[in-house]
Amino acid sequence: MIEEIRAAQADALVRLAAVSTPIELSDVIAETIGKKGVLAAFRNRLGGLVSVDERKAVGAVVNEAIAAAQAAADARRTEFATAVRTAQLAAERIDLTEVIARPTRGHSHIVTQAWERLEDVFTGLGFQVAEGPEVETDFYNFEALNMPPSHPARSMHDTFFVDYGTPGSTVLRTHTSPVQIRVMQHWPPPIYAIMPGRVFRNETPDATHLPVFHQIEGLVIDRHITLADLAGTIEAFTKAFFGEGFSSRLRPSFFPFTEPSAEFDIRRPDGTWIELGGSGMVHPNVLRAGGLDPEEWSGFAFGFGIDRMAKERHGVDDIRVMYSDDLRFVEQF
Ligand code: FA5
Repeated sequence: MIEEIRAAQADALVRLAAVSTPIELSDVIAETIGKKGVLAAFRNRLGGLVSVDERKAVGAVVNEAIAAAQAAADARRTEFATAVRTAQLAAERIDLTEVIARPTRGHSHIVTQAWERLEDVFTGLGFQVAEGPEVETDFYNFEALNMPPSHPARSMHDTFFVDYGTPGSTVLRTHTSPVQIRVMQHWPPPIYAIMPGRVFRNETPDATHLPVFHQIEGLVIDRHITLADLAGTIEAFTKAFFGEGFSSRLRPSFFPFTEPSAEFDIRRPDGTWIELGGSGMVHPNVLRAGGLDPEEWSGFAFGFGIDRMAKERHGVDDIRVMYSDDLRFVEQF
């Protein structure tokens, strides 16, 4: 019988070594060391042995055989569990080598840098900084800016409407100009303010357009302000921001909220021009909407794109790249 047990043990070990799935393993365990398995069956046969010594000796061999098979089964089970875990780790692996290999300290985004520099330059020129809400009412975004309902200039702004209140009454602001009205309503003149912020237009992104971008608004309200003050301020800003080799020009244009209106361009030292934004003398209707008497106060306003400025300043070809998560781009600035 001992021969038989040894043979059954050897067979069990061969079968356990040969299984290739956890299910096969369970089957072989049941058929060998399980209650109804081949090795367990030897225990039942011990009763048939006459001498006690023989029973002890054969019983010990059966136990050894079962223990050996059990140890082999446990080893195989651990092996399968390790394989499953290894496969899972491989599947969920995230390669962090690039990040780890880089300095851990980050820096401001190229647009944030431009925003902060603009604030520095304008506060240096005596301006205060104001901010307004990104979700605006039709009144502040359009009507108070001399664009009553159905004014044709509204169609120049591809507006995102917010589902709030009367349909069409709430918008994501399409420019920073509504903050002009809020400042006029809250700050007693004279006013020398800049208003940077995020704006939204329902436009398809391309190399120079984003649906979410940033503008900086300027507003000056005082007595006897003229177009010459506007031109002088733009020129002072240009030199302070871009450098002494740069200059500016105003070009006639149209905005409903300024009269007269002008686009302003910046001349690079190499003689080429960058279009920067819009400007003009604040329209009397806008002064009135802001609660000011146009007979007593006059002023100018300007607004330009911060992202476009960062793009021009750093010679970025496509404005969309500035919002990609490509570290090779981000780390250049
Ligand atoms: C305006 O938004 C006026 N509110 C500017 C203004 C203020 C005029 C005060 C007069 C007085 P405009 O739509 O042209 O104007 O936009 C101004 C600047 O924002 C543009 O010159 C450009 O630099 C930037 N800009 C406009 N649309 C986009 C866009 N989709 N993506 C990135 N920048 C844009």
